[in-house]
Amino acid sequence: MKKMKKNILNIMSTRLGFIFTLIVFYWLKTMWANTADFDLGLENPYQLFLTFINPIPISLLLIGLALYIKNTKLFYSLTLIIYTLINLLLIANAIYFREFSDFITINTMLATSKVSAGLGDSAINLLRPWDLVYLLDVFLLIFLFVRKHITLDSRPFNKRASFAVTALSALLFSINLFLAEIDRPELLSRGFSNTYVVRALGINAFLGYDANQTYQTQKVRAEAKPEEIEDVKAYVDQHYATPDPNYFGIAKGRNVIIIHLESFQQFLIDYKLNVDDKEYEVTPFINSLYHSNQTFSFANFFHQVKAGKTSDAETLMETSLFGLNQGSFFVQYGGDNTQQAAPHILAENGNYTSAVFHGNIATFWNRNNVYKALDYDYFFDQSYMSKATDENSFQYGLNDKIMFSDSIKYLEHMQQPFYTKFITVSNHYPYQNLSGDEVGFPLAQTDDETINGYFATANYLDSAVKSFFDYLKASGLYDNSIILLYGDHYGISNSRNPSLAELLGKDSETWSEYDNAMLQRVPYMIHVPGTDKGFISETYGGEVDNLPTLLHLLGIDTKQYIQLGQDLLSKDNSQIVALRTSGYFITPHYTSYGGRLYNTITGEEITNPDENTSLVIDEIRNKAKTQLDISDSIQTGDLLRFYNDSGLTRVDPSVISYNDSFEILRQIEDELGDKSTSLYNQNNNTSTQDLYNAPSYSELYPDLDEDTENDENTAQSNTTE
Ligand code: GP9
Ligand code: MN
Repeated sequence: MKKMKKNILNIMSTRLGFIFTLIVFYWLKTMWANTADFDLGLENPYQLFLTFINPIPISLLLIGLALYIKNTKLFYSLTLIIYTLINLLLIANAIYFREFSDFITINTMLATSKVSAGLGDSAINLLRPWDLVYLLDVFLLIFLFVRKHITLDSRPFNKRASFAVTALSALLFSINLFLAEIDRPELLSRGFSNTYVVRALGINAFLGYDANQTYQTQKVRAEAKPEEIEDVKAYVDQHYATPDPNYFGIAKGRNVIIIHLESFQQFLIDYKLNVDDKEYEVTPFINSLYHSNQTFSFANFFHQVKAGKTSDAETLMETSLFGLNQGSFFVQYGGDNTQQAAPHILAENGNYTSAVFHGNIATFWNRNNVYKALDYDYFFDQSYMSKATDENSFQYGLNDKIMFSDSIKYLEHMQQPFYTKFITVSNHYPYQNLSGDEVGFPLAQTDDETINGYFATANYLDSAVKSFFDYLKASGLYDNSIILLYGDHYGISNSRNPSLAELLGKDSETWSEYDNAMLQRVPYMIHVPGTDKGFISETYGGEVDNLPTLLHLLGIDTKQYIQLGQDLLSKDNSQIVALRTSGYFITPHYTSYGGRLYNTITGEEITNPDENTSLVIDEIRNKAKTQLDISDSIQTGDLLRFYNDSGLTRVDPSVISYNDSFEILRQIEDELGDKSTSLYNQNNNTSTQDLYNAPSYSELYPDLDEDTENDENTAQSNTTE
């Protein structure tokens, strides 16, 4: 035993041994931080394994740099400086996480005043007694050196050996990156969430990754000139579609409730799945809304996103600007750019209170930062809802019925009018996550599991939406609200579409880019209780058109705002839908998709357009391209910071905090007293929670015959992907 101790101390007294010792300390402290402070949302043992290995490569690389130094004192000083820096980063992150549930980025470092403002009274409050663990290594090292248990090694490392250490760390990092990509393809290119990157690669690599991202975006932003907003304004003025007085203001002053239908495609509307010669209507409730004369429904509404998926759909819907051609706008710019989003416009034109409800972690898609920049007052993420278990959730968050149910506690305390968004997730790829009583809706019978499960999860979403509507009606919120529903993007990707063909009455052999293009339709419905003006509009439009359409219904003219979409209820709509890939567009007559051109009505390919047609198509192509180019210039140049004619004040994200939201809601009710307009106060200070009932599939269809229930052909539970 004694000998072993001596051996260890001898090793620690060599240069390499000393460095390994520090790496072991650092590793232990990272493990402590992962357990005590960070919530990495680990979903499986593989991710846990990644967190075990990821502190090593970069710390070896960085501390190992000191090996190139010959001078003894200099070597030890540099080693300790680098060691101290990575430790400070670790500890600062641990403390920061307690308040923000997120990791420190370059921007947070640059805007320290913003951070300290966000920290509230004092950062000292965030310290915990067990933070001493983070200093144990310091005490130990001092002790070992002072008592001369370890001594300085004066033998320099040769260049070759030092290089070997650097090369080894690079190799280890590559392996780490490779393993991380297996767990989450496109981890860095799509940048889903800071948590995901830290979980896979560690905080040092995360900071490097973030530094690179920040550098790229800052460069373009710094070069943007104030005059550029003039071109944008000229485009917006000329593109503006005048509202139809028949609809303008018909929902003035009402609450706005937005239901984000995850991965929901238009073809599901009215679709009946045929299994064993029986027909099953997939989304009966949403279908009834679609056909109601209280709903403005759109038959030709397209999603306009690329890799930013949900997050870019949110950008399009709430700012009337596009996401990015690469990656996600939320992740790269959304937290920092000046924006004029729906919650902000409504706060300043009608005194709306705003909130997002979502059963996933707050950092996903950088929402915790972006929502502040959009001026959302509250963000109720998973941490405000039921604890996620294998039964009630999957990797993207809580099941929709739970999410709606858990939202009511907060919704009922919000001051009216409110603008709220409910982001569902259950109908998300891989469409296999239903369990228990929710299993029962038949699976489709194609050779593709993903397609087979899609109808069952869509059916679950439909009944979740119905339950929520039932609640709205029972609680009385329904009558003074409007409910907007939209599908964010496709659920079945183009590569799978040939397997879907038969279910749509088509032939997989002749499946074309035209068919792919038509499947990019998603639902867009604005349900206005009490009106009879609703109808199914054939107007062609996309997500970018939502904001002006919605604001005009609420009686807010959008003329002075920088919005690139057009009111879809206006008579002078241009009906050119630019998809996010430049050169892809859809109009009532022409469809350009996958490098081919089609007649939108007949689906026939146009291979040799005559001169006249060519001219028309070029003009459309240019218009679509201009819309995207203008959007890109605004987003990458942060041009709205130069725009002063909107009449809006600037959002100050640093004064918004998403901690203690429930207490804040209650406090506002107390302060307002009789003037409070919350549902809870209107309901004689009693909760409306009991009015929400979400029967499961088997409760809704108790007489499902035994065969179907036990059949292989029903949605199975599978929460692992
Ligand atoms: C997760 C959810 C999914 O929070 O919004 O995003 P997506 O994968 O569809 O972009
Ligand atoms: Mn999505």
